[in-house]
Amino acid sequence: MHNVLNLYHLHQGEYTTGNYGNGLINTTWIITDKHQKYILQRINRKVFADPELIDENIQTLHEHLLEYRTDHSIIMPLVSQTGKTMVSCENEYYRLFKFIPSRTYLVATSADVAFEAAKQFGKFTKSLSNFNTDELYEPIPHFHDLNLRYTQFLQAIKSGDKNRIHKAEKIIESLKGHKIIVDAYNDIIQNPSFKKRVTHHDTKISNVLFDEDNKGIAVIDLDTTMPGYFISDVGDMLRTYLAAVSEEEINFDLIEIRDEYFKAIAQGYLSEMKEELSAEEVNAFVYAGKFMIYMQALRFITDYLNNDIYYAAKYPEHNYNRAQNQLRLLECLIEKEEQYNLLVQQIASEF
Ligand code: ADP
Ligand code: GN1
Ligand code: MG
Repeated sequence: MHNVLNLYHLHQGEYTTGNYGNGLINTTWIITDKHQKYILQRINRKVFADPELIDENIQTLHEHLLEYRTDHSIIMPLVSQTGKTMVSCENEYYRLFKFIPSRTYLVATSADVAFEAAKQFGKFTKSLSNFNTDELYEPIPHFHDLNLRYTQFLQAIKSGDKNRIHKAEKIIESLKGHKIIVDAYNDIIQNPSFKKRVTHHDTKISNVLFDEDNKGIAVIDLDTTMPGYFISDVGDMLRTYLAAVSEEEINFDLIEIRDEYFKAIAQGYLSEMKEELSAEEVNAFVYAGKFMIYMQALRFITDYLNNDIYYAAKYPEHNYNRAQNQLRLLECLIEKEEQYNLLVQQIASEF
């Protein structure tokens, strides 16, 4: 770490370091020297085969926003003394950001915060609406391809850990029972009314910086920003803001969907994106939640069956529990589907 910080003129003995953030993929530290704070990140090489693609994407988007002088900007990594916004050291990749004084949340603690976050993610995509998505790389190919995730799930049922497959029999059957969500995804990707846009792909609340009045400052964590469908971003917001507890909760009875948060997400996102979305896309707003929650359940159970090779697991049943949690959330959302479909139409008609 010291060798890396040296590349930014930060010298050992003149700063302190601490672990930071709650991400499951990259490693984040806070660095404090006598002048200011920084965020240092190491990119997970198992997940991002070519970290340079992340950096190139961010540069391309940044230049586009500058050229079109939108009121939107991206929080860019700092430039090292070698002129780079991503540096490599002993085969690992790092970048450094100026720490923006801000608030962040691990869970959505009020409907207002959910509204602001949804608005920020909507604004991000909208401000890049005239950007040609062919210019972006896919740092993780087929990241939110539900067909691929379902195939990986089926593969894990065949070749995964035998004991774990046995333990997970019930949840495996339940997840297979929701395959209709994959079929709907296949209709969407064939449907020209669904457009590929610049999509963040990780819209959890901890990826938004807020000011002291809880107004959104910016979205961060752009590693997975790539061409995608709006269902990825709206879906991950529904997945992570609707319940008062996170995917880590093991008391599944605590998983309940909060109507006012659903409303806030729809109002926040559509306040920016209503004009961008086709009527069919608006109709798929609730489906977006089912799509992402289902995909996350598949990803957690697949990883459990494969002996936790992707998601950091603190104990053997960790990914199994996360998958159960997501299945329960999916069932809660399905119960409210009709009611929420009507609500979305009503909210959309107000813009
Ligand atoms: P990951 O989720 O992959 O660990 P993030 O980029 O989301 O990484 O950063 C983790 C946390 O660090 C964020 O939730 C936020 O609290 C904080 N953070 C990241 N970048 C900044 C920044 N530039 N200024 C202030 N806080 C930041
Ligand atoms: C990972 O890094 P983090 O925790 O923000 C994952 C997301 C999952 C999420 C589940 C690159 O995101 O897709 O939704 O865990 N990111 C990657 O918590 O796989
Ligand atoms: Mg993050």
